Amino acid sequence: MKKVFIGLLIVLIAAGAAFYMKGKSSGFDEQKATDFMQQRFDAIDTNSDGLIDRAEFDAEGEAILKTKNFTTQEEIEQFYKVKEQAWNAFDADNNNLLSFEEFKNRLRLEREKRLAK
Ligand SMILES: [Ca+2]
Ligand SMILES: [Ca+2]
Repeated sequence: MKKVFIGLLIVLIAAGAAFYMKGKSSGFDEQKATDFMQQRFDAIDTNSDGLIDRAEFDAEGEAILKTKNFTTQEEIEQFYKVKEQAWNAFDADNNNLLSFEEFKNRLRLEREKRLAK
């Protein structure tokens, strides 16, 4: 069951992260990846104040949830649990807001972890 959520952050950043996580494969471009993350960040930051607040993060979570074909209550509960963990993982300074730096740094960290495997 937990396997559904390989890489807890991927769930939340979907396409942008998948691109970024590709890592060492040929054609990986650091600048392009950063631009892509910026786009993802801006898309989630719906009021464009340069920070992702909890409501914006939750809205993104709901949008992602809709794209998953979860059929059981357990899967849905697991999704929310992972979403909570992801929020805490992103919000490094615990101020209940995500800056682009936090967003980017966390993705970078996750990518390095994956590449180290
Ligand atoms: Ca915002
Ligand atoms: Ca923060």
